[in-house]
Amino acid sequence: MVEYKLFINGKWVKASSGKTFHRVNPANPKEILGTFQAAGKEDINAAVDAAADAFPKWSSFPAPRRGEILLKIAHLLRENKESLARAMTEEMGKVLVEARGDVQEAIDVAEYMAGEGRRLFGYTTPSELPNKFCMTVRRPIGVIACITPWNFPMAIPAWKIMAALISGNTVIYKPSSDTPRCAVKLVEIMDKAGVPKGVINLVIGQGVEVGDHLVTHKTIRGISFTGHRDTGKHIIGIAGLKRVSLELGSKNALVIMPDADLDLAVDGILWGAFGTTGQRCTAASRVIVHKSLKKKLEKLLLERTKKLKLGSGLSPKTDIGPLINEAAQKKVHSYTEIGLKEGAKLLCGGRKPSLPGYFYEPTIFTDATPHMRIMQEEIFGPTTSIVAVEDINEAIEITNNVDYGLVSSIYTQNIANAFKAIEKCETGITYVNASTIGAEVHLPFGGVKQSGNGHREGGIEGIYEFTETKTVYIDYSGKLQKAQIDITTIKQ
Ligand code: UN1
Repeated sequence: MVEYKLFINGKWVKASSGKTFHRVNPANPKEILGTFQAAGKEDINAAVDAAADAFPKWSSFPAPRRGEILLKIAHLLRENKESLARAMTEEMGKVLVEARGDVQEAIDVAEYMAGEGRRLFGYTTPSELPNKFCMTVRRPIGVIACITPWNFPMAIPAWKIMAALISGNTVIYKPSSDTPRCAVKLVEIMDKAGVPKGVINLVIGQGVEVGDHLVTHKTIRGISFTGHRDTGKHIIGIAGLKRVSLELGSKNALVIMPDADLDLAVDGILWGAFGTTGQRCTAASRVIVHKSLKKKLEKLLLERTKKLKLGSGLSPKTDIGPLINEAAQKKVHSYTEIGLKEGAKLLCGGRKPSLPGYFYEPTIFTDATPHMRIMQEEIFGPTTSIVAVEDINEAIEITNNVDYGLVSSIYTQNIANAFKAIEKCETGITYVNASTIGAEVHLPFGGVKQSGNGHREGGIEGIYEFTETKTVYIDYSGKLQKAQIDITTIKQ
C-alpha cells in the first residue's frame, strides 16, 4: 500500500500525531487507493509558519518570474495529463473524458495566471491637485488557506492556488479528504516545477476541528473556500476580519421556451444534470419547460436517459460514474423519497443499481412544483426535476425562486427571451442555448444570493480575490498641498 504524505516547508512528512486514513475507489470500494496522513493542529501550525517565512521572498520575486514557474506547472500537468486523469477517475469517480477536462482546466488556469504575472493591473487617474500623481497597485494578502472540494480535484484547487501564487501570496492547501491522492499529485508537480519551499504547503485533515484551527489561525490572512453552504456560513462566522471568499451551493435552472431547438436542449439537460454524476455546483437540477413542449421533452429525455450506462469511469462505455461516497448515495436516495412524498412523478431512475460502487440511477422527476424540496435544495447527484410553465415571465420567476443564484440557462431562438433571461435571472452566470456547465478559466465564475459572498474566481477577478488594492499618491510639487482644501486656491 502506498503511503502518501503531507507537504510542509518543501518536505514530504508524516502527520505528527501518526494518524492515517484510507481512501477507496468509489466505483469499487474494496479497492483501497492509499494511506494518507491525517493532519492535526501541530501540522497546520508548522505549515502556516513555513508559509509565513516564505512570504517576504516570494512576494518580492517579480510577478513575471512567478509566472514562469506557473508555466512550468502547466507544462508538467500537460505532460502527465493522461496518468493524472486516470488517477482522478479512480479516486473521484468521474468518467475519464471528464477527468481529462478537469486536468485541462488546471492547465488552462495555470497558463492564464502565468500571463497575469505580466499584468496584475492597477490604474492611474488624475489628481485634483497640480503636480501630484495618483495610481493603484495590487499587493498580495499574505498566507492564504485554499480549502477545496472533491468534485473538481485538480481544476478548483488550480483556480485558487495559481491565482494566489501569481499574486505573491503563499498557500496552505487543504483539499477534501475524499480526494487526497489528486492533491498529492498536484503538489508533487508544483514542487517539481520549482515552487520554492514554504510557498505551497499541503495539509490533508479530517474533521471540523482541523478546519477550524486553520481558518482561525492568526497568521492566515485570507481564506478561499468552495463547498457546502453550511460550511461556508460556519467559516465566515469564525474567520473574524480575515478576507474570506466563498463559492457555495446552487440550484440551477435550465429553461426551455417554445421556440427552442428541443434536441439541443435535451443534449444540454443530459450533460447538465448527469455530467459528473450531477456532482457539480453548476448542475442542471431544475428543468423549466414551456407547457407546449412538456410531453415531447419527457419522451425524448426518457428515451435518451434509458440508454445511459453506469459503471467505472475508466471504461469508455460508461456514461455515468459513481457518487463520491456512501453518504452521498444515501443523500441522493433520500431526495428520491422526498420527491415522491411531495407528489412529484418519477419519470425514470430513483434506485441504487446492484453494482458494488456508490452508483445511483439517473433520476428525473416531472410534475414538480416550485416549492417542493427537490426544487429548492441542492441534491448534488444525478437527479433533476421538470416543471411546466405558461411563459417566459413565469419561467424567470421560478428560476429566481430559490436561495441560490449560480447558473441559469435558457434555450430559445427568440432574442427578446434571451435578453430577458440575461437581465432578469438572478445568477452569476447565464448561458443562452448552452447547458449550465462549461465555465472557462478566463471569465469570472461565481454566484449571487446564497451561492457565495460576492467574490469571483477566474480571469482578472480571480486576481482581485487574492490581492489588496493599494492606493498611491506621489506629490512632486515640493510643498504641502491639502486635498479638499487647497483645491479652492488653484489658479487657472
Ligand atoms: C463546480 O461545479 O464546483 O462549469 C465548478 C463547470 C466547471 C466548473 C464547475 N468548469 O461546470
